Amino acid sequence: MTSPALHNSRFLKACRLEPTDTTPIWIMRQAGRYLPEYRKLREGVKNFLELCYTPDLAVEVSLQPIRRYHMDAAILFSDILVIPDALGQKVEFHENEGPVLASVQSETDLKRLDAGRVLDHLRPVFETVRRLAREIPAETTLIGFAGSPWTVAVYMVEGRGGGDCRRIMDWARQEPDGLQRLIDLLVEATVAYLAEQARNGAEAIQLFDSWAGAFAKPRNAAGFRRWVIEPTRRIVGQLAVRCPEVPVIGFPRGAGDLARDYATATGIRGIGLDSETPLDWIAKILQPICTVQGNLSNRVLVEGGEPLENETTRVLEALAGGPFIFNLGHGVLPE
Ligand code: 1CP
Repeated sequence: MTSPALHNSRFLKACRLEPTDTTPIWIMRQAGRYLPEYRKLREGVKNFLELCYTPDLAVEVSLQPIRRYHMDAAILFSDILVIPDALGQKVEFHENEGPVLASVQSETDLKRLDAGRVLDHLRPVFETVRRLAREIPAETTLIGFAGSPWTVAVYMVEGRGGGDCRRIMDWARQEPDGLQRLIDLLVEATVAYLAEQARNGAEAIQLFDSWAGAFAKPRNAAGFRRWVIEPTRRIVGQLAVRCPEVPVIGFPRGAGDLARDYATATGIRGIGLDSETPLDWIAKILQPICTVQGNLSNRVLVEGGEPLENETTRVLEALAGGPFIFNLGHGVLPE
């Protein structure tokens, strides 16, 4: 659906381990509350999901950071929680509090969720992808995304951001088959959702596993394998069949040294690293396996000036010699 020229962008070359003229860059949460033009547009919209489901607005917001900074990639404006919303779970975004969901905790709750309605419900998102694919400059790669099943399940079970993830960890321990059914449902919905994004023009995919770190402290390699690696491996494998030309970048935030298992066992083409991951370890252990992405501290970006220049140089000197996409270690902070 996209022209061949698009597949030769700097970003996609880096994903394919090909040399690039210079280091590609994009920034997680490059669209959002730190941008005055985003805040202005956001004031006119009652609820956040409405913004995600209105193509005119979602296209505009996706393009705002590209116009200002000419990033190598534009990321679709949406949210990882459109999947629970599409499955029929109640999802709300409260100001200054983040997302609040009606918690899923039992078989009865699970039975209310319906993967069959996901594509229909998310049609406006595909329309946004289609329009973005037409509107972004040829050298800018369009990234589609979803949350990973584990991270989306954290929100669905905890009812909000993870905190200590106690409810879902208890479920995993006491009734793993029940939680597995939720994860299986999410794998199915996520593959359908991402393949449809690719079909409409997304040229690369990022899977956000923002709560992967729940298995790093305390370290639980078996849990990480079952709940983070395995669902990701299934998604990557199914997408490799349905849209083989679209690389998948995984972002297992907070995984620590488990990131190595993740890079080898999931089949992902790129791995996003948080700012805690040591640069020499990334260069030595991960770069021989796949393209790496990261990992400037978002705090240093707020600080600016000399610390920002020094840290940027430190990251580039450590990683720009191998397959590398420059990014932050987590999203831009609103300030
Ligand atoms: O009022 C507002 O404007 C809401 C702020 C906001 C924005 C700008 C939310 C609510 N989501 C988004 C957009 C968004 N979310 C994008 C597209 C923009 C871009 O990246 O440029 C993406 C990729 C996401 C992904 C996302 N949503 C993640 C994964 C990345 C990460 O930050 O770890 C997660 C965990 C969410 C959940 C979410 N949505 C919104 C908030 C405030 C949160 C986080 C809450 C928490 O910390 O638990």
